[in-house]
Amino acid sequence: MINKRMFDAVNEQIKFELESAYIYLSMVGYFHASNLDGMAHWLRVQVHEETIHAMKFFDHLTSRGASIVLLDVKQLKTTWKSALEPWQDAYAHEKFITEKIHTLTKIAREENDYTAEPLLNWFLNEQIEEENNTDKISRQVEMIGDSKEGLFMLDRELGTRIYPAGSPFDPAAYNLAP
Ligand code: OFO
Repeated sequence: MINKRMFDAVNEQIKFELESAYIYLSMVGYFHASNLDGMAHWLRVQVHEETIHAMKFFDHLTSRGASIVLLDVKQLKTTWKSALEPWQDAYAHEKFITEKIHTLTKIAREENDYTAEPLLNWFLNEQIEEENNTDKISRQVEMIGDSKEGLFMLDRELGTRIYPAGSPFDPAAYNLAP
């Protein structure tokens, strides 16, 4: 069984992860509308990842006998002014999530919740990758500046990100021929 303080923190983290999925899905819409379908694709794969993050915390709580209380998910932002802005926001958002994982880890230590450690260690490592990816893309878009050619080349490259096998976010999973 998980204690109340730890439960509340993990339960809230489910919300933060779903908010990550929600803001990245908004960015997918923005990039499709901006004809940058590769960037939209990259973020759509990210929506898959964020949903999995939420489910990892969800399953952690259910497997410890807790009863989940889903909290309201906020739409954080819906529109951006340039191709750069969403990537800067994504990097800032990942840094915010890293802080949340650090806080969770701190609470787990204070509450002697050793059972949560493997999960939190996974997330501590995952956040290195999450920050690195969004920071790198953000700096690449910045480097490109006003070059349309450069932007289209990067867009192509980001469009090659692979969906995890069986992802329901892959259009191939639901655009089935009649
Ligand atoms: Fe982007 O790592 Fe979860 O939120």
